[in-house]
Amino acid sequence: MAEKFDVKLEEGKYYLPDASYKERSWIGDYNRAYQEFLADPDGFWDRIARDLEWFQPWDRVKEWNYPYAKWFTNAKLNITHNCLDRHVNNQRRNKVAIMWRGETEGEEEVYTYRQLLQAVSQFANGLKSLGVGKGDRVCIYMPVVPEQIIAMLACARIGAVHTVVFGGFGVSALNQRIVGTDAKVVVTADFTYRRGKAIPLKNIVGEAVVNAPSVERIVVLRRDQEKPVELHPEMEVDFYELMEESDRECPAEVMDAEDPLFILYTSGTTGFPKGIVHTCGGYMVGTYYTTKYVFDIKDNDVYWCTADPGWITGHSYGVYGPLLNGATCLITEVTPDYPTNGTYWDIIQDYGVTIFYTAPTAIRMFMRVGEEWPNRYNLSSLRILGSVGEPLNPEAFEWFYHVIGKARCPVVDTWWQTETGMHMVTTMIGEPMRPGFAGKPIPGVVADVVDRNGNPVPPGTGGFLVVKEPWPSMMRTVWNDDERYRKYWYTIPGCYTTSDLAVKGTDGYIMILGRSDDLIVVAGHNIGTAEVESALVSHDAVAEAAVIGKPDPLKGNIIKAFVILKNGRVPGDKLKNDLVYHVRMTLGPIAMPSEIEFVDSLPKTRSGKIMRRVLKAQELGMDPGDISTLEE
Ligand code: 6R9
Repeated sequence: MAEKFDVKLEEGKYYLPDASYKERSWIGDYNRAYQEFLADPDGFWDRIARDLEWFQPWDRVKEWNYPYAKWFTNAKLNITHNCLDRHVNNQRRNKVAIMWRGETEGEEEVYTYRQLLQAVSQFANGLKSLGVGKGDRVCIYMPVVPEQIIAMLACARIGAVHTVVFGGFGVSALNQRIVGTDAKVVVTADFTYRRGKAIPLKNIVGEAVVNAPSVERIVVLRRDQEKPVELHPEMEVDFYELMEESDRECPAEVMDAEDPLFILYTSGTTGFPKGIVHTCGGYMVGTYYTTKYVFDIKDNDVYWCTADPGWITGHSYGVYGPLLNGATCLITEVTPDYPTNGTYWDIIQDYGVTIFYTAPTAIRMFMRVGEEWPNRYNLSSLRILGSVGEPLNPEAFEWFYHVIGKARCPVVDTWWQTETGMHMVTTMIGEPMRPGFAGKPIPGVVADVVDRNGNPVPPGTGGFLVVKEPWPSMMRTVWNDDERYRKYWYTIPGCYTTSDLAVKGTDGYIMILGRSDDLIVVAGHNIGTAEVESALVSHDAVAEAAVIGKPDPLKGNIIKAFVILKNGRVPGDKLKNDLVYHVRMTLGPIAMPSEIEFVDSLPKTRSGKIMRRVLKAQELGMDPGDISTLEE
């Protein structure tokens, strides 16, 4: 593919954050940092890795044996030593590590680093007493509560491999993941609370383990103390009873840098979910580095990543990255629209959140309900805003930047994947921000936009986003399916294929156009779904949009758009015509939708990504394929 996109690349505007951001940032000058990395890539990562504590240093920073990489060879470490002991031993002992806020006001819990280390050690000993050891898999199917993080870290403490399954998944998705990893133990809770309703997680586990012979024990966190759920005497054990019977000290298992840390199934907007495998050493260095430099995290920050630890964002930037940096992290079970549309803003005001990391799907939801909600709260504690998961279209960027950040806070639109483990492309703090563009590869990452043969395409030309050099937190394999791993590196010669389409400006800024499987070919032109959706959302009546290609005998495909209107806007033919005209003016005639349908909701993955493949299957009366990740 080497097709001219009708993106009006050079008309973009930039926002420059106040100079004090750059002056005080860890990164300093982006260009200089990037050049330093290029001059000596291994030296760059070596320096970062030395910030952390290792039981034994590495022989070599990396060993690259295409397409397999080893990082920090023969080094020994434990990630929880760096998340916990390192802080407890070095002046952060009584610093708050985790603040948890439940659904009802006043319902909260706080753990200092000392308390967290103790809880993790106790639970780790508990897992050991159930026969869990190094290399065993443990499935964690829990709500967002501190015990979820305690369970993850306890696994890492003893070298067990965790597979966290998002609490919103149902029986068959959970069963697939338990069976797929041969999990020995499942850690769950009686209930998760969502919008005032109690969802019985334990019952779902009960059904999911019926055909899962590997499972020996189930650990249950019983949140409802008044009517505690009954436990099966042989199979099930209470979370706190298990802890209380165990010792408060648990030495961290000595792990090799290349030992697996966790398996996480991808959100899967396309095809069947894959079990992505991450390892101890490289993942630790990658998430430590990016949390520090991309969010520019400092000791007095109050950091809030809204992602559930059931997703990679929750793993890397809800748990490991911030704890490696000794940060104070907020976690919460609340949904942004319950009990009111002001819940998130209330939390930011209440806890004095300084770094707020969320997803475009949430931002567009906030835009839809209107700025009167955030405007009721004092958001002046905010310092840095972040976005992840889907393209942050210019409209949403502007809203986030102005309405939430008051034109004061840098917005970091971070592009990365479950497979990459860490941020890869973004605009580093202090650099000019360009709405609609994620930014540039961060120091440490060599990424580009190329054609099918791996040759860079000129600015303004669409192509495939690829990574050209290994990086520490890259996935090492796909669990039980190395063939699928190899495909990532063999699709485009010499490159890691991301399956995302992108276009670069003459300034080197990268705009993500959407997944390549979401590409629509209209009359021989390649059109990225994200571009058309972004154009639609820039119309003031539109809250959210998804577009698909519909086979057409004449043009190959035509574009059909599904549109959610903002509150109070009335659907009708007049508006349809306006929207078509609007896209025409924004992107040109080739990208004009031929059909528009007004809808109330869009099919999304549970992590908030639009599943265009489901829309398309519905439209064409086809089988949508695997829909285990589809939201109800
Ligand atoms: C972290 C995460 C990965 C896919 C990725 C891309 C999309 C993520 C994005 C973005 C545009 C961004 N994506 N961040 N697209 N701009 N800032 O979401 O991981 O669930 O594996 O999804 O998400 O399409 O390829 P994962």
